[in-house]
Amino acid sequence: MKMTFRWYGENDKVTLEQIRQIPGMTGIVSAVYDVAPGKVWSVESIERIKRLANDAGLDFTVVESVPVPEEIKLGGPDAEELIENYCENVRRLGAAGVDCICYNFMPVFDWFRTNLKNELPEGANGLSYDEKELAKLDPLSGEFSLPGWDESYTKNELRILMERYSKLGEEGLWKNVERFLRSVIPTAHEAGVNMAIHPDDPPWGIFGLPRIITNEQNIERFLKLVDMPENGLTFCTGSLGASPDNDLPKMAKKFARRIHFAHLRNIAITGYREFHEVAHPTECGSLDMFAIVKGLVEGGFDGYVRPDHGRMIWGETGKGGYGLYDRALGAAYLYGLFEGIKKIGV
Ligand code: DNO
Repeated sequence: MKMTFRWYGENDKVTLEQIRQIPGMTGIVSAVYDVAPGKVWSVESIERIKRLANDAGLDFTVVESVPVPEEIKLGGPDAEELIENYCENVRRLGAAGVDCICYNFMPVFDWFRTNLKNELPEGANGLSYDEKELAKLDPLSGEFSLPGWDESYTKNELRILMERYSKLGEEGLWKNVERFLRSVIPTAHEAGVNMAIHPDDPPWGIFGLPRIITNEQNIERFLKLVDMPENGLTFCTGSLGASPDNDLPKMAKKFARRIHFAHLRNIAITGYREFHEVAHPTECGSLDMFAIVKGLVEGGFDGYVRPDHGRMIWGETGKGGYGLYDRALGAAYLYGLFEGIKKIGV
């Protein structure tokens, strides 16, 4: 297990020096943020992140994310060329020493929450999701702004995009992800890179858009599309765990060798499709973090780990879910879980 921390680049309020001081921390997870999805990242930009990280005593071997452009997911006329650009990014990152790339195949919206400042009893705040609130939102109104949301679309572009996805449906999306994997995975194999798809967050369709990386059965189907070790997962417990039907300790153990990256965090499920994010430890939420880490260790997991969304505590303000303090506490807690479970043996 290698403990890492997400860093949003030079504009991130959290500094590399701070990250370095978190016990057990080996590296950062980052990306080139000023290039549109579908474009090739410059070698200089990649090397710059690496140099900044290395100068601060940290590795840069995990990228989150190389975004997949909508036209690839939709199988549009430019898909072939865009897939080739994607492969070029994989090659360039591999050449720079990156060996794990996180990405997702969620249509239009990346991760989604209905509240970014949910007040928690301990005086902190965090992110939350409530399907009843979602029902009141109209993505075409142009009136909301959320993380993961590409705000560059005009209302009309967004309407067309949503219509195309509704025609495509889930099976169409499966077809397009397979086409993507058939080019990208062999390239990743040659470049020495593991690809790690991030599950859909939340793990069900929103606004009528199809979503497929949602449960054990679908993950199994996904891994078989191209059955090579480089075709792997980001095991995000907060995403998959939002559905009580997902047995996370079982899935952790079953998929362990294909899990290249684990996002480990807890959530509290409070109703049907209603949950909020909490501190990482088991007793703070609905997920058994001990059993999940035990499942990973038992299954032979040997990938990267990062704490995931934290609460805002101790007066910190900043990017929702990505402050320093609570994620640092999460990292220390997770580190302890791994150490304990490994030493006692499974
Ligand atoms: C949210 C993140 C996601 C993730 C992407 C991966 O906090 O986990 O935005 O980075 O879905 O492509």
